[in-house]
Amino acid sequence: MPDSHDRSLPSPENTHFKSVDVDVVVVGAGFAGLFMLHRLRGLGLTARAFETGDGVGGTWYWNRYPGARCDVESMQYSYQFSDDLQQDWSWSEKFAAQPEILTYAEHVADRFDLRRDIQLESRVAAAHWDDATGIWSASVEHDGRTSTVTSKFLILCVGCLSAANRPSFAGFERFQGSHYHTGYWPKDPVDFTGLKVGIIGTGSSGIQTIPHVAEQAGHLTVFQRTPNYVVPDWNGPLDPAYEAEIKADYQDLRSNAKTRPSGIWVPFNTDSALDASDEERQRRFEEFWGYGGLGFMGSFGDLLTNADSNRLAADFVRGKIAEIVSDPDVARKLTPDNVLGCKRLCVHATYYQTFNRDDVSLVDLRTEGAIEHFTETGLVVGGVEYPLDAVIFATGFDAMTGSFEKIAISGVEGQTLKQKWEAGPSTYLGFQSAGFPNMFMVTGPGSPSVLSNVLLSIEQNIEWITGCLGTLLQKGQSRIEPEIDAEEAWVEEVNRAAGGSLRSTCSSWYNGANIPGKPLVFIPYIGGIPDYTKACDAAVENGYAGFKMR
Ligand code: N01
Repeated sequence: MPDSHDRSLPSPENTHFKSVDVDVVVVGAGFAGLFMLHRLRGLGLTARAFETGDGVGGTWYWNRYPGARCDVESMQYSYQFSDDLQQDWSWSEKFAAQPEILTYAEHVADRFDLRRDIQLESRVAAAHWDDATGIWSASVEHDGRTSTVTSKFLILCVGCLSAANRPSFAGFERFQGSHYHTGYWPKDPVDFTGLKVGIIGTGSSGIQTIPHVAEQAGHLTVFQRTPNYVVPDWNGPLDPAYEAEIKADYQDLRSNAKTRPSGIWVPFNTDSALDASDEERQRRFEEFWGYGGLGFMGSFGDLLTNADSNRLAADFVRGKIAEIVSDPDVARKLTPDNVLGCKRLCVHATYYQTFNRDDVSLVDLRTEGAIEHFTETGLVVGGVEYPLDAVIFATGFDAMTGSFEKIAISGVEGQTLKQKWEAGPSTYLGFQSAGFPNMFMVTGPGSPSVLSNVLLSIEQNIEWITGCLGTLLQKGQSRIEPEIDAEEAWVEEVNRAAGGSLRSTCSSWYNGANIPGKPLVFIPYIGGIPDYTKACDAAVENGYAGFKMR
């Protein structure tokens, strides 16, 4: 991505930034926080990033559960702002595992000398906007003390999936075994050898964890509430010829990816599954099953917009489950009955095979009853106690809003973000929310974020924010927030787009249904990368239309 913003800006020291500790407080040092710091330096602004963890990497720092792996190809799930970086870095596998992605984040922090502006083990607990002075005050918890850091801008790089959801189960405090959450996995490897392990949850994290823990545990019991569709990734070492071909013209791949709604360049057909003959449809599904990964959804163009087409693709995957799983009763329990890809499609090559092992059993919480309570030595479902030495919560996240709302953020007239978003998040283009001047969100609610190659979205968001701050400085202005009308119109657009997709038709973390009491609204923008980028660019071309700058 070119360095499009103007770097010949007035020095902030000479303008209006003297009264603050730093020009910008950045919250989080994951992929977004790292790149944001880099761009802020380019603008000549002082910035400090605060990170709860004791290392950089964000999502890839916390989600170190066994089997954690990205299901977007490594050659695409990587930064594109520096051609030297993308040429120098070599991925070992087609889909990188968590340790390698974390190493990559650490490399970026070192390569661009970012660590000197990052304070680790420091949690931003609250942030308060003072409308009279136009200053943000962040309360930072570090080493048992809380200090205040003032800034002109607050940029939240907190990630979309970083507020873990651990449902409360009756009697859990009595449980004597060990317990883990996939989203907060310990740094030291956990040894499950010979243990009776239970895992609750069969979303992407559970599905990746289950085959690995099954290899080690004495017995693994999977507590499944909703079965998910899992397609194989056919992962393997990265083909050096493929790598060389991409690196010969990386820009081509990057540009092509931006033409896709998902921001991921994979084979994609535009015709309807209903227009193909039975033979052609079967051939196409097999071909895309063989291609592997999320690209399966590209076998036909209408799988997420036409319920009949979706059913045909879902039937194909259901058939695969029946072929792979030897016990028909287990296969039946593992077979989803909802829309394919409505909950996020999961990716793993040997997930279903795992259930052919004698030392793995499946408890179907829909037919056998919900988890009633824990005991000292296990948990009870439908009156049956399952003895456990360890339990793994793969129960997901308070997605997209939880990571923002866990910081006590208050804006104009003391209104908190949590209060403003009580009926659902409200942003303009995902960047800002009216009443919270000078606060920016990276991959916020109302942006494509989780529905896209999130690294591409992070870069697009940060380039936009950088351009916006640069313009503000050039104009000698110090305050920006959205017009309420523009924000409301964008929320309407987010809802309109969601209404056109089958993805809004089931319970999922996309619409808050996984968290009791959370408002049921489709949170990310599903209109796709091209339309979203067009809307962001149009705002700029029209003089930051929809934003109040002064
Ligand atoms: O979380 P989830 P996740 N009793 O919310 C179950 C990304 N990611 O951490 O479906 C019993 O998807 C819940 O059941 P149900 C990716 O975007 C990417 O797995 O609500 N069960 C569900 O099965 C992904 O979508 C990668 O009925 C309970 C599970 O817990 C997102 O992160 C890898 C329960 C939660 O699944 C989140 O995935 C990993 C209860 N009370 C994650 N509460 C890759 O790139 C919840 N559940 C590959």
